[in-house]
Parts: sequence; structure tokens; C-alpha cells
Amino acid sequence: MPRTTRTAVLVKPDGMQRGLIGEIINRFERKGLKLVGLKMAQLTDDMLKSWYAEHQDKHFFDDLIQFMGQMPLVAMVWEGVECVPVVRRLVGTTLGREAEAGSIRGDFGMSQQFNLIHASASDEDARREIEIVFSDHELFSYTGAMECVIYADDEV
Ligand code: 3AN
Repeated sequence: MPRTTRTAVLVKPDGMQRGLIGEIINRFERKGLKLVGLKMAQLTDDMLKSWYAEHQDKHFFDDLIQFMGQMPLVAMVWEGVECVPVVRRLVGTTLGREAEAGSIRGDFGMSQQFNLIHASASDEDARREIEIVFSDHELFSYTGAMECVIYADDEV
């Protein structure tokens, strides 16, 4: 049975500068996902090093930390059935110019470094990333009025 899960999303500095916050939220809302956490925050070096720990040996690591920490970002937590892969498909593959048309990166991006948005790659990553930016009291549970027409009873 598919599970309801949560995923972490960041609008990255290039997405912020290009005014894509509303566009991104709109796409997730239209899809039928539920927003359960939202804040603006400037992430510290320590937060970013933990966030991107899997890339610590890559040549681009220092530049990535510097890039992501240069300005406040919008951080979100979205919830839905199999939310992590659903959001990854809406975001598109890493390299914008090869990302699928119709995805966020496919519609708005040309770059690998400046790829507008981060979305968790697995449920485990999502739990870790959400904890880096959100406290428990900043995450919410509620029933959306349209849930009964977004999922059948046996899907949730
Ligand atoms: P995704 O964001 O699609 O999960 P990852 O996890 O491979 O992609 O990369 C994390 C971030 O690191 C990317 N969003 C991008 O900003 C940066 N990045 C990835 N590959 C490169 C690269 N070859 N050169 C510079 N930055 C990169």
C-alpha cells in the first residue's frame, strides 16, 4: 500500500532571484500535494555541510556551500502519497538543459549548478533535511478540503 510521506524543498538562490517561488508552490499545489511547512531562512555553513554531506568529497562542494549560503532561501515541506518521487519528477533531472519539458528544471533551467530548486532524493534524506531547517512546532498536520477527490479511500 503506498505510504503518505514528506519531502524537503529549497528554492535555491537562482530560483529566488528569478522570482520562481510562486510558480514552484503553484505546481506542487496543483498536483495535489499538501504544504505542511514553509519558512524563509539563510542557512549557515554548518547546516549546508550537513545538508550536502554526500557531496563533501566533490570538487564543487565548497562552491556549493558558498552559493547556497549567500542569501535567504525559501524552505518547504510537502506531504503526499509517495511524495519524494512525485516531487523529484516535478523538479526534473539535475542538468536543466536536459531536464524533461514540463518539469520545473526542464521549463526554467539551463544549468547544472544553477538548477533552481532542491528536493529530497529519498525518505531518509527527507527526514534528515527537514530536521536541519524545521523544528517540530513548525510542521503541521491538517485535513485538506479536497483530499477526498485527490485520493481514493484505499490509497491513503
Ligand atoms: P539534485 O539537486 O538533482 O539532487 P545532486 O544531488 O547531484 O542533484 O547535486 C546537488 C547540487 O550540487 C545540485 N543541485 C547542483 O547545484 C550542485 N552540483 C551538482 N553537480 C555539480 C557539478 N558538476 N558542478 C557544480 N555543481 C554541481
